[in-house]
Amino acid sequence: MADSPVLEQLLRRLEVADGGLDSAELATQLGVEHQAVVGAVKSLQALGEVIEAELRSTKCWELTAEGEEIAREGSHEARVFRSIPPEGLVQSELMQLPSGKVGFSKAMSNKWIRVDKSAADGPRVFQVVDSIEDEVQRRLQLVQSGQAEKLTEKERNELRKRKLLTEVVLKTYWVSKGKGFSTSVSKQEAELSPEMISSGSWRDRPFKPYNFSARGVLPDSGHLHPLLKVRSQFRQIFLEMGYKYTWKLEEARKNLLRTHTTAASARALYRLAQKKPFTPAKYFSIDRVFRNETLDATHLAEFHQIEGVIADHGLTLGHLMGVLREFFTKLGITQLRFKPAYNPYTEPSMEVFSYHQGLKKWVEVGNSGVFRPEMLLPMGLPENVSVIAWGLSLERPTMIKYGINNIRELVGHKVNLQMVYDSPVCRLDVEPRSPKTQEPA
Ligand code: FB9
Repeated sequence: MADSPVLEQLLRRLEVADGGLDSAELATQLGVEHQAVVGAVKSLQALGEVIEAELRSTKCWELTAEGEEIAREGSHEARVFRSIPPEGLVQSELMQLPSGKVGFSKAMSNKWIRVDKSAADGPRVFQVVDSIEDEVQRRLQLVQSGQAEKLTEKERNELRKRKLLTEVVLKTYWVSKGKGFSTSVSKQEAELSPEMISSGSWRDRPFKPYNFSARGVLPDSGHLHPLLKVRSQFRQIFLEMGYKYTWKLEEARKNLLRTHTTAASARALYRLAQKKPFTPAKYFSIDRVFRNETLDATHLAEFHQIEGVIADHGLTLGHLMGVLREFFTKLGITQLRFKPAYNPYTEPSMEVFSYHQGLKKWVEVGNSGVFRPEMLLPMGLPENVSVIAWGLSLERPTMIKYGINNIRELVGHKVNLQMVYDSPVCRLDVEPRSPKTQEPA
């Protein structure tokens, strides 16, 4: 591995080291960043048992940015002392100097300077001694050269109080020789190239051992949004129950701001009425609707309405209840209750409720009803044909199945795509994932 002088140096010094060496001390000796030595340690560790490296936490002292500047340029008080000419300097001018404010008081307390207030043009500052020892700079330079231990605790604390020094915990490595120590190591090849094979150079190259426990790279792929997964499940339920729908791309592309998909049911029923003789039919649709609803954590102005419709001779509310029980059982919902309700296009109508084990209460899971004759007769359906229908949303079951409490985490610009990538396959007939917190009412 000739291309790493730090690594070579580390091996050479380790060869003659008594027991081992510290990575931070080696960095100081080589005049390189500690990280460069850590990188060499990691490379050697990857080669097998060339070295042993024990991670250690050692406290050490480091100069702050101001400390670095003073180690380079001298302390503020020394700079103030050196800025005063033999004829003295007006104090107001001295305080304007970069180190003036900080250096003046320190130089006074060191008795390096004095102030003559009798001067005609205002207080004047004079040097009191011919020369000074800039102890602060000297101590900082000692720390800088890795000799912090030469300072007393008191001296270090003084520098720390002046924010020139800070104590850091440095994670260093204690490096010692491994069982396979050698000063001449070469980088293990990770890939066998065509050039190696044709030239035969592979024969004298060390190869990194296979890591059979390494996980393969996850192939990137597309991901279905949870809504689409649940929609497929509902579609499957309807299809296996014998329902159908005709789907046309040009229809799906129409940006239709409608409030109910029942309009689509009406159109399907009209087409059915045109076929003579009448044959019973079962339709379903899953489509976007837009309603001027109160927005909250579980409701947006647009959602997907799921609707099932059955047209046959003599259908009654009892048939509707039976169909609803069969349908919701496939969602894993078995405890149903029906509550009289009002819809403009169905009479009688019922709201559908299910007992929520988690919330220990009955929650609404849909709405239903028998289409009014005023809806059916204008279509030309025979008089003894009746139509039952029901509806629910796609978003609510999806949120429950995927444990999502706020609908804005499911749809909209705030959706975290990772949620889409991570969302598991949907099984409507098994228990939903527990929501992160209690599901809002
Ligand atoms: O979906 C709803 N709740 C629901 C459905 C399934 C579900 O499955 C669980 C995982 C197992 C859980 C919950 N609801 C209907 C009830 C509430 O969410 C309600 O607050 C919101 N409703 C929407 C309309 O809100 C103004 C859901 C939406 C809805 C309501 C009625 C219809 C369609 C969608 C209808 C109808 C209809 C009636 C008669 C004839 C034809 C269609």
